Amino acid sequence: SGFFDIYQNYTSIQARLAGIKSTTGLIVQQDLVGKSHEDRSITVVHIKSARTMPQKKIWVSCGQHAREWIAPASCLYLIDRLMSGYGENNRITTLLDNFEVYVAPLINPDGYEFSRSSDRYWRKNRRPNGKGVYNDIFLNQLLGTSTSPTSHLYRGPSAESEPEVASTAKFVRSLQNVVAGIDVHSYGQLILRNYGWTTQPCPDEAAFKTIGDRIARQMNKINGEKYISQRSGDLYPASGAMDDWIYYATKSLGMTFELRDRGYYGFLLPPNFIVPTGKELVEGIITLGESLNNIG
Ligand code: 0X9
Ligand code: ZN
Repeated sequence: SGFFDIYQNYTSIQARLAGIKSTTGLIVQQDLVGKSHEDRSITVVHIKSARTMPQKKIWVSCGQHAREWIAPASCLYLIDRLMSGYGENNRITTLLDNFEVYVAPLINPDGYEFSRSSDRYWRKNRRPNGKGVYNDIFLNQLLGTSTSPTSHLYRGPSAESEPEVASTAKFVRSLQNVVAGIDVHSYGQLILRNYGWTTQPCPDEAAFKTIGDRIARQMNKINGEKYISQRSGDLYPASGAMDDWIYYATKSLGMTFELRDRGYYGFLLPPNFIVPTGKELVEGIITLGESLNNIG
């Protein structure tokens, strides 16, 4: 069976990433973001044109929540399509002539493997604290999180307390000229924009709404699946997520994409959805680039 016919394990994903080579016109490099608590690699793929010096950067991370298997699968599809599309597809060529794209397909590898082997609905990383296991955390959390270590929504002891989060945050902070950061999750078919920690709009609401609405509309066109564009905080206010951290750390647009589906299979989305969902993500990232170009 093909790579995108099943949900691959960590080892297969790493082997796939290790096999990626630059192609004509495209410089594709892998970087180690850091190591997980259980010493797995967190890898990022950096894709940029060899013809132009784009410099403006789009960050895409996936798989923060262990049980959301469609996120890493779709991000691997995104890497594949950006590479095959450069020089062949006008919109992908334009995207990569204008932006360097960083894709980190699996930022919580320990949790992902635990979800595969032991507890399908596991959400957090795997660093024990004696009573339970810590959650992801990008900012000091106030709303929509839990102080109970056994909760799926456990906020951890402090911002960037977890090795997976600390190394991801450090890596993104080291990048110059980040113009947007997309954190890919499931499920719900939602295009969420800042803020997420409050129901209040952020100062860039007008521009961000235009971008989010356009992304949702374009993603809908791929397979006829409805995507809804809204503020993160209007779904439910929750702090400590990547989207708001991107907004504050890089002073740019932070989004959470909730991929398929809308609840029928939920986290248990069958693998035949990988390719159609991957195509929707590709469209979302292309449209993000087109929207960012329009607003300059
Ligand atoms: O609750 C979350 O962390 C995300 N939903 S999920 O079902 N994938 O867990 C949504 C995060 C949206 N962003 C913020 N609330 N800041
Ligand atoms: Zn999630």
